[in-house]
Amino acid sequence: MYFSTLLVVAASALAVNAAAVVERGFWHYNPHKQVNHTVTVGDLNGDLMFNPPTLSANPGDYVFYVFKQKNHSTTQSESLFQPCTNKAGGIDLGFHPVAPGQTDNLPTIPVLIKDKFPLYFHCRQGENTNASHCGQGMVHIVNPLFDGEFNIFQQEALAVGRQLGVPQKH
Ligand SMILES: *[C@@H]1O[C@H](CO)[C@@H](O)[C@H](O)[C@H]1NC(C)=O
Ligand SMILES: *[C@@H]1O[C@H](CO)[C@@H](O)[C@H](O)[C@H]1NC(C)=O
Ligand SMILES: *[C@@H]1O[C@H](CO)[C@@H](O)[C@H](O)[C@H]1NC(C)=O
Ligand SMILES: [Cu+2]
Repeated sequence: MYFSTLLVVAASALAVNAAAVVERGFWHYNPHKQVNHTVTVGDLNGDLMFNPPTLSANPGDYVFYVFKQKNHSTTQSESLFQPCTNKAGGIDLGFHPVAPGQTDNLPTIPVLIKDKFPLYFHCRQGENTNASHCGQGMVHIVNPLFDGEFNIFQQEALAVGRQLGVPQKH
């Protein structure tokens, strides 16, 4: 009884997968549905943050970075422990100034996700100065390795900020 039910379930799962293979072409078969994610860089209030701070994406997904108020970048970091160092040859979406109050036609740039390895990002505005956005905790991870990794990454960024003499919030 159970066994035959299982057979029916298994057979229909196979049929669905087979249909997906036919539809997409065998060599392009990917069990994940392609998803476009959106991350805002800064916000209307001028906060120094990426929202969401972390997300999980699959190969073939895009992350669309939408730039808001101030003048931020989205720049790949050297590593978890060097959050405010720009990775040589890494992803860098450049600076995108957005005027106070602007809510339409925000600069939006897609990044294609190629694998499940973590991508560490920061904003390099004010880099190596006491106005560093990274040094004020403006960091972001795509595909973090574990819960709590963002917190470690952000603490590392704030430590860089202290070294640079970023005014501390109390
Ligand atoms: C995601 O964005 C890409 C690039 O703009 C587009 O080709 C694709 O159709 C979008 N996918 C979905 C599921 O909307
Ligand atoms: C945005 O920031 C970059 C880097 O600090 C700077 O070169 C550029 O002039 C700024 N743009 C505006 C419009 O403030
Ligand atoms: C930040 O650096 C500038 C000069 O680069 C200096 O004038 C300013 O006093 C510094 N601010 C703080 C809070 O240290
Ligand atoms: Cu910034």
